Amino acid sequence: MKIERMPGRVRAAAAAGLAAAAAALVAAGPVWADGTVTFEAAAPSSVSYTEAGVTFTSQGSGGIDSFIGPNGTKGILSTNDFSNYFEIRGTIAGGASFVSVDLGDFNQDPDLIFLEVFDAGDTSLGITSQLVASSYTGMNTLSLSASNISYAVFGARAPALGGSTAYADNFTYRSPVAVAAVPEPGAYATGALFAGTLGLGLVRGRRRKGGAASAS
Ligand SMILES: [Ca+2]
Ligand SMILES: [Ca+2]
Repeated sequence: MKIERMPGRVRAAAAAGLAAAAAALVAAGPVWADGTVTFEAAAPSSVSYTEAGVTFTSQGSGGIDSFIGPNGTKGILSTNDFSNYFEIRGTIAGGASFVSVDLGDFNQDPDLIFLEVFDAGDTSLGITSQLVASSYTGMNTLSLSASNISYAVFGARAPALGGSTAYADNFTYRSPVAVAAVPEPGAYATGALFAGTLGLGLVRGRRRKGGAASAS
């Protein structure tokens, strides 16, 4: 029987079976979710800031402040404590295999902008940095790929003046979806089989009633 000629409920069951089979095909490869944090919802000052599954905290005393950065949109700095800014940690709830962040400043001082990523055991998985001249106003993107990234630390180091004096924006990550929550391919096949059997059962039930049942 062609699916478009089936009664409504049977059609729905058959469609569910096809959807489950399609999902099984999709689930065969790696499943990824990407997130980008723009900080546009950040308060002027907060203890920490969470957006898109990432929580940002200061590596020093104080919290996270937001400002319009050199790219003209809202970005973050740590809270200034006695004329010192601190590096920022971004903890990714689902973990990640790739992280990038835009870092920069209005001229004033040279900044060694950096991004470093760690696993859950605080072991560094990689670091990248770039020296930005004191005459430069703007932001540059730093990125790193590594297995099992749990969190990133970023900001500016010497010769930056006053600590980590670089704005951060557009924190982006690629994170594996919680794989444990995805049923085994065999479960999808069972689901498709069940939906198909259910569909046949409904057809048989309708036939026993002489096919008089109306689709509801
Ligand atoms: Ca922004
Ligand atoms: Ca600076």
